[in-house]
Amino acid sequence: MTLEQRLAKTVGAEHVLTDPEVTASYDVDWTGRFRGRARAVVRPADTAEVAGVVAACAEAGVSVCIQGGNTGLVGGSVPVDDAVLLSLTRLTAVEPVDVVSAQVTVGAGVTLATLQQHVRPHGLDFGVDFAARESCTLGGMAATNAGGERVLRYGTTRAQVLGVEAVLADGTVVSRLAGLPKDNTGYDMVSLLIGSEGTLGVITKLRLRLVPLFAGRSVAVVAVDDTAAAVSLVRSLRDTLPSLEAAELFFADGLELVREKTGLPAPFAEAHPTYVLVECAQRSDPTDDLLAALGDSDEVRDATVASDARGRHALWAYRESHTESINAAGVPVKLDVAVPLPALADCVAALPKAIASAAPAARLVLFGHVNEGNLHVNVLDAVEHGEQVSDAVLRLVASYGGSISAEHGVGRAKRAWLGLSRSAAEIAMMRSIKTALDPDGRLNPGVLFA
Ligand code: FAD
Ligand code: 2HG
Ligand code: ZN
Repeated sequence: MTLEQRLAKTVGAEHVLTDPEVTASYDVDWTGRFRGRARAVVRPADTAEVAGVVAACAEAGVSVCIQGGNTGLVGGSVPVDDAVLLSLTRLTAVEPVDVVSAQVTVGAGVTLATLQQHVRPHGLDFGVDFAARESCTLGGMAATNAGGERVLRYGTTRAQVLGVEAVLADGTVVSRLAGLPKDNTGYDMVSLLIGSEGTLGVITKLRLRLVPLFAGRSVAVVAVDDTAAAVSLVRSLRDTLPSLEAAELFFADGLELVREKTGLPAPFAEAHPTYVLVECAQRSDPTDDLLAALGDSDEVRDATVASDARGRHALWAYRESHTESINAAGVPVKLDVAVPLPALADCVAALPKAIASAAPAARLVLFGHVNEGNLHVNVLDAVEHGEQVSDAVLRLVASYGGSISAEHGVGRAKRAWLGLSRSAAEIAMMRSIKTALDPDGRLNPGVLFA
């Protein structure tokens, strides 16, 4: 039996795709920067089928590349040539919400938006949220330890995942889904798989912690003078508003691009250099508290506030439309970095010169998540200088003691610079773990390590 015949026997012939016209969208990433050609796209429906596919590939000596919603931004979700691409979008089972524990178990292919729709009628919510919610999957979010817009309050995806079921490189299934908040019985297999970017195992199910769904919400877009003022504002809001959930940063040129691509109206009569979007959430309406805190701040030059759903979404659109607007303007060199918060303003000030030294005609669009010192550095008109731009930016970030990848992961895009954020001893330890769990290097080859 050929490998393709065995795969068809495992998942059904209609879920083994080989026609290039049908597989084309699986072969390229969201940004259009990374591309590969899988020998077949295989779409299993549950853990047993995933295990069957992985075991068949292991026996045939064929690599397996893993894909969820394919919204990842570091090239980790596209196949290497001749690998089998394991697409997990059919793992969509959702179990009933456990309201007593405030937990739920879902398949790895469930999208973030579907999870939100499933849990919100129970007065519960998921602690991570971001613009790719309609497409990104819980498996992909766990594999990349996605961050997003609520890390300030709830932490990253790691803090929301209490258990996983996963398939290892030889097809073995490991399952830890009890959701016990206390369970100190040896190595933390759940945490090991989170952020491993598909290099150690295929996550097939997740046990998730849920947070209260707050009906009272208020969003403000605040104009300030510069990044130092943004950091100072967020620090004072964090100290005075227990309901603070998000604090996002963008700049005049990013807003201009967003308005050009989306047709959104200007938020203020005058343009300002720097904008902070903040959101507060609690059981009652937090608007008065937010307005009072903004009134107490010396940093606020102007502000617009909304508490109704439509107004809040309209304000969030200024921030959340950045990624799509940048893509509409061209293929960017995309970097996702973090520096210690006290160094954020200096880093923002130093970035244009560092980028100009590598690509003089480049156009920088910067935005991010203030409280984590997390900057999304998007550089347009510079793809032909991608290596040099990345090198200049990532070295600058490392000089502040920062991270070369704050929330998107290393993937294939950042692996050459891993040594700027991790010591040789740490990389050796990571390689030992990889070798122990995947001795033949079959899962996601080229992701994380060259
Ligand atoms: P994919 O892109 O399919 O895969 C990502 C990586 O995880 C790959 O290495 C893949 O091999 C691996 N993988 C996927 N599923 C599994 C699995 N079940 N088991 C093992 N490995 C797996 N990210 C943030 O952190 N914060 C943001 O605010 C944010 N905003 C975004 C906004 C937009 C508009 C877009 C397009 C992306 C954004 N992202 C953000 C990046 C991306 O959405 C996240 O990284 C997301 O978690 C990826 O999920 P996915 O299902 O699309 O994974
Ligand atoms: C966000 O915060 C995402 O919107 C995407 O992490 C960042 O497009 C980017 O660079
Ligand atoms: Zn982000």
